[in-house]
Amino acid sequence: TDSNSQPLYWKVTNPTLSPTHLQDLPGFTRSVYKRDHALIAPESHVFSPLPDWINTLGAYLISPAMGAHFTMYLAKMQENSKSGLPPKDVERYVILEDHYPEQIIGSTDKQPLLETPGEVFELRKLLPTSAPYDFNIHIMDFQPGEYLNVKEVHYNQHGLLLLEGQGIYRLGDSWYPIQAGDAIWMAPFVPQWYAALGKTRSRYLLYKDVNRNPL
Ligand code: UGY
Ligand code: MN
Repeated sequence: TDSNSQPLYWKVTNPTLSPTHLQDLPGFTRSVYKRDHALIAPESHVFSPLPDWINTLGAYLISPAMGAHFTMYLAKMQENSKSGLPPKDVERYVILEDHYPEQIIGSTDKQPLLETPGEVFELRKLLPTSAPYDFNIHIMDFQPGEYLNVKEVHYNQHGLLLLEGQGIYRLGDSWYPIQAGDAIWMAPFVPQWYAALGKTRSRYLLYKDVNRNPL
């Protein structure tokens, strides 16, 4: 909890569905689903019991059915909830011989700030960068007015959850206003760029596949 005793990332768990004057406007959503990217806004979430989990409702935001090679989902857990094990051979999808990923438990605050040559955002990584790990989760912080210098186009895929703040995300030829609670899927090579706006820090969580030859 922060100094106002709001839960961490409370806008993700209590998202503003839409501006007040648009609240309940029938049929309106900022969500889009395209060949190489998707924006899933909170008003589009559909929760149902997560298979193999106990007392947990989940909303899959990204899955292979849309072209991704990973899933990203929200899991609403309570005190008596229990997570399920990942399906066999899933999650650590490209295992290297003689390299074994370990279970990692930690928190964002304990991760060191990393160098971001040519960029201004603050970067922390939640997993080790060593070979056993075929993906990482980045936590990226932008102050209002800061933006990505590189107009990125790359082989990696991304799943993104905006934890705090608001701004404009460019995906392909579209520019989307986004706010905390929004999720984004980026296919390989989709042009991507972010500018943080508003009056507070933007923080996002970013899945990225790494450490494997894409060939
Ligand atoms: O590491 C990344 O690919 C990251 N900078 N991409 C992004 O924020 N869209
Ligand atoms: Mn990227």
